[in-house]
Amino acid sequence: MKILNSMLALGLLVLNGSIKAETLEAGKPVAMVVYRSPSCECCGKWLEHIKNNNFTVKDIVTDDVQTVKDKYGVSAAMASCHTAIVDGYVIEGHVPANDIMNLLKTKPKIAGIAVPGMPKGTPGMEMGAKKDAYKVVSFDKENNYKVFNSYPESQ
Ligand SMILES: [Cu+2]
Repeated sequence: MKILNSMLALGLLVLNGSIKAETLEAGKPVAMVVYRSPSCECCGKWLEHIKNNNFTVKDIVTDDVQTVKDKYGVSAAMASCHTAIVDGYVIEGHVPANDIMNLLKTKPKIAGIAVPGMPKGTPGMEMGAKKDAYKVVSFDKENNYKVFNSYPESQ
């Protein structure tokens, strides 16, 4: 049992930050798993944005996204439509691809980043030129929140 436990611990240690900097610099595609509901249109549009920015997506369609959010520690304050996992990090909602790349490059000790709700003008939520001001928020397992990036409003 002891051996199994330490193997599990090792496995968890390499989960976060297992993508090497060289992989990112070489522009190789980054693997991501996305959980979304079949009826979610904006989720599909965000997927297109992600795929166009050098991510390969394992697309998991489920009627029960709440169970996924509970499993990965996405609180109600962070929640949006889809939940994605990349390199051990949780990506919640319409997070722009460049913020995810910055996350993978800087590898902070957090659980993930989120764009809570569904602000207009985020990738996949385009509605003409109008964009809401919105923030990308980082969160940890104790639900401490920090601003990871912010975007201004535009008309
Ligand atoms: Cu959405």
